[in-house]
Amino acid sequence: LFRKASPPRVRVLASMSSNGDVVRFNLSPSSYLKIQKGDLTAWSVDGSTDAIVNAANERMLGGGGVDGAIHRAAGPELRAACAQVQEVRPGVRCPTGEARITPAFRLPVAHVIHTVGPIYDVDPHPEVSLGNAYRNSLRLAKENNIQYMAFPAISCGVYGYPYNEASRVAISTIKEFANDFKEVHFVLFLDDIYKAWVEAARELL
Ligand code: AR6
Repeated sequence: LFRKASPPRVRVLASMSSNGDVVRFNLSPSSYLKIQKGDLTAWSVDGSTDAIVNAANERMLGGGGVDGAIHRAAGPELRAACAQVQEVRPGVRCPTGEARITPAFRLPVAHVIHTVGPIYDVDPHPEVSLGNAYRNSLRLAKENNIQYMAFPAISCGVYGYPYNEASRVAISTIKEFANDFKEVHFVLFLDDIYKAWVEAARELL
């Protein structure tokens, strides 16, 4: 008799976007963290002050996973722009934990920020490197006056980072930039990863 009625179906539908359910958290009184399931290559807010972050490798010329999807959607101009990025040593344009920026070409956003997360089983301090990948992406975005940015689950695919641990590093690093952006999004491909991110945000924000 006293059990709460479940919310009417129409409210659930009203909270859906083409990218799936969005869960919103306040980072500060005027900025949000939004977590959603979906395809990062389809994400944009306004096409002029927005950026997506690519989970690249040190060579920074494309690859599989989200990197492959971003390069396919951006077109061959993106690879050409990446090739222009200065190598810091032979074959390395972006060392692990650092970030670089390029235009986004055929993507609906203005910029792509390329970062390189740690290979979990190889990096002696994967949590430090993963924190740096998020932090340096956010710093570079700030320097370029980006107001809206979206991340994938860096290192949680081919690079083998356990997503429950990665979610905590991701959320706590974004918290350091609470006042610097209008919105920071996570656009996550897999259901289990999406759930882990929402759980970490509920705990840490
Ligand atoms: N939108 C959002 N997330 C995606 C998409 C997409 N379109 N496609 C895949 N993911 P990974 P890493 C998720 O392997 O672990 C590449 O070859 C995917 O489900 O893309 O940092 C690079 O060139 C996973 O949860 O990146 C590097 O060599 C997450 O994105 C290496 O992989 C990250 O998985 C980097 O490995």
